[in-house]
Amino acid sequence: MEASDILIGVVGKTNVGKSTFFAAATELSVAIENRPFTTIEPNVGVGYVRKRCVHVDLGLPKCDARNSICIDGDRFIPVKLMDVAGLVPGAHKGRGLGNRFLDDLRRADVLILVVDASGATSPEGVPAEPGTYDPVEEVESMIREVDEWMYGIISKDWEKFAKTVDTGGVTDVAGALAQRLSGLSITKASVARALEETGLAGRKLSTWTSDELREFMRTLRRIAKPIVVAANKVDVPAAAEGVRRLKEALEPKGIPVVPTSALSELILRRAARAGIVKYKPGDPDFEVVDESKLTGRQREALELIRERVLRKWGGTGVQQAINEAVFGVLGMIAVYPVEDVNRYTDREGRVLPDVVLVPRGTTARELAYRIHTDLGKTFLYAIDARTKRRLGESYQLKDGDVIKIVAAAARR
Ligand SMILES: Nc1nc2c(ncn2[C@@H]2O[C@H](COP(=O)(O)OP(=O)(O)OP(=O)(O)O)[C@@H](O)[C@H]2O)c(=O)[nH]1
Ligand SMILES: [Mg+2]
Repeated sequence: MEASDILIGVVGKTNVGKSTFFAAATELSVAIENRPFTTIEPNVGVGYVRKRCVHVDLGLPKCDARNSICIDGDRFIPVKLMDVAGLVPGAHKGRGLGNRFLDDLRRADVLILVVDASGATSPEGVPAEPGTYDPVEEVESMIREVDEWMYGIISKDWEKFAKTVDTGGVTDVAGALAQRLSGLSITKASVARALEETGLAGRKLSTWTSDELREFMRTLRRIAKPIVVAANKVDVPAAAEGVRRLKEALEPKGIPVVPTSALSELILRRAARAGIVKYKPGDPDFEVVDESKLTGRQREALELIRERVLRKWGGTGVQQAINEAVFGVLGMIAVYPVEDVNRYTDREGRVLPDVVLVPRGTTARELAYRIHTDLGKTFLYAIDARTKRRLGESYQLKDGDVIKIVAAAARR
């Protein structure tokens, strides 16, 4: 099994730390050479969400993780990450190759918007004194670029499309709109929700004003490509004020703000990989394991990270931002399919080999389809491995469920 289908787009102004975030998030300090978790495309890599492994809850000494990695009871589950080139104001009009970069976002399910919370980067990416630029304005300007880009996609030949739908006897308007936006990774359910929220459901498309169309797309973007803000460079003291302002302005709007120091995370992960420190992504601290491998400057750098980032912010925030995107904003849960409900193993006797990320509300039968189309088609019932109870097809899975799917023998 591969990295889940979830794709996180790492976006933001130029020079704010997107590539550093991406490099940190896609580097894991355990041997994974023989796993298919390498770079998928030049700018797409595999990152991980972190979650307590269910083997711990079940009182098992260990698991045999196969589609993910279990480190001391923490399960690292792969998700895809895309490093998008920096956006400048006016990108949606093609400035700075903007449209090409924005088009990379078509397939993204959620965006991590990296901003320089220390306010030391100009809108064009030029470094300045900390506190010079307002990170809240930066977020607003980036969201505007993404929204305008999406508006540009839907508004192209809109009148013609609206007329076809209005006069063509189309009853499934949400479906027609979703189709028009196909390739943007937007579901019909999201379109229907945006129609409801904007009060445009039932209105003939040709009566929409351009402001209404804009508002519709803004709403749809919020639903279908939600944003987590990574308030980066918090190792710089001036960033504290930026983080405060960002939280104050964005959290009431439902946009989570996670303070991050991507550079610190990258340094820690590399030090862990080199065997210098013991550190798991997302940990609130690290431990030096081999003093002799450290130069004075390295020790100093690590102590600064401990002092200015870990003690102050509780972690580097990189892992927290990814978790927030997947578990918070996208509402994913983790379920463990097994064959043997007594030993929690697959057919080969591996303990809890796989974990699958699915949206909250996913049913047992939908999980079966996720694993294999045939399994979905021939689904009979599921079994909760903890209670050994039978579950019907419409049972809604819970986070941490360990599930066996029972299907009719496939006809040959
Ligand atoms: N102090 C500090 N510097 C950082 C942090 N993250 C990144 N940087 C620095 O910011 C600069 C830009 O980092 P990149 O990761 O290349 O930024 P980017 O957003 O990918 O830039 P473009 O690809 O040009 O748009 C580099 O000098 C990084 O070392 C951080 O958490 N703290
Ligand atoms: Mg970059």
